[in-house]
Amino acid sequence: MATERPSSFELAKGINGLDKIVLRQSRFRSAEVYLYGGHVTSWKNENGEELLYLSSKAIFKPPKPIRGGIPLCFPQFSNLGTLESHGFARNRIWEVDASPPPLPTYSSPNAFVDLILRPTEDDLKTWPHNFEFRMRVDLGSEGELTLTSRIRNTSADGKPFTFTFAYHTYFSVSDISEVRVEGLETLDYLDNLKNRERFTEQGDAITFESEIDKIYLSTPTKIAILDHEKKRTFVVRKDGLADAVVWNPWDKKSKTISDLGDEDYKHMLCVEAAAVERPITLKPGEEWKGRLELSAVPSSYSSGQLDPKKVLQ
Ligand code: TA6
Repeated sequence: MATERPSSFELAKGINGLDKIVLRQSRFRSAEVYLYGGHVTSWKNENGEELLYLSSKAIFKPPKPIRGGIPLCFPQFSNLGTLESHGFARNRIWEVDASPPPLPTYSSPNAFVDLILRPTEDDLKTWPHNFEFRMRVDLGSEGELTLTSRIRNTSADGKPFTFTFAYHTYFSVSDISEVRVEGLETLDYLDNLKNRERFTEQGDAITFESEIDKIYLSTPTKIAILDHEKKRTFVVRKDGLADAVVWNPWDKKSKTISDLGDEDYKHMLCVEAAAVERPITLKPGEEWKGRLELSAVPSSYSSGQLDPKKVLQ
């Protein structure tokens, strides 16, 4: 197990003067996290290429959540409860956590930051549960990006609480119609476009030719997103997050989303490590951990032939 070392990050001013954290591993490998939302907005590879989609129309102004990057959905995914859609964590101001409980680091030398969110008085009126939500964002020496969330019930009232969760990751893709997702075939899913009715996915990799909004249930811990045109594969590894949501609004829905460009759907794909079907319940003093690791590797295929075994190794 890696030992705990001091973190290294820069605090800077982002769009509209909002505070952001910059993590660097080399001249070009970097990641950025806004304290607003605890929101990762950028992840760049060794060539300085952006790997996350961020809308050119994103509004960096509270209370509107940032469109793109990695919004955090907590304590509610989507409209599965009484709170605003996707909960409030994504539009609160987080703090840098100067003394987090130890957590092994995944990178060496270290480029990571620990953030923390606690409920405001107003939050407690709509969601009457005291919690500490700690998140470490770690940029590894090979460019991998790891987000580790630890959520603790700190209520003094002896009551448990229940939540749903997602890392709502927007990947940047060259052309959505050339993208395939491996690792979700033959699984059951709830279709958000059909009143969350349950279906079973066919045996083939998922490809995209129209709007999709599905919650795949109890998925493997690895999912691969193959971008044919870029010859790049994103590998998503997740722990503590049973489900995976796949979303692309396509043309019509995009036009109804004011902070998304009309044609942007062609260059984005959300694959979201999530806990939706079985909400998480924490008794006072209990903690839950959910980890997401993203890496971007050259696709191990040529002339359109995929080798999913290699990709998922
Ligand atoms: O994760 C998929 C989803 O819940 C979709 O139903 C879609 O609405 C999307 O998230 C975006 O939600 P937002 O509240 O960020 O506009």
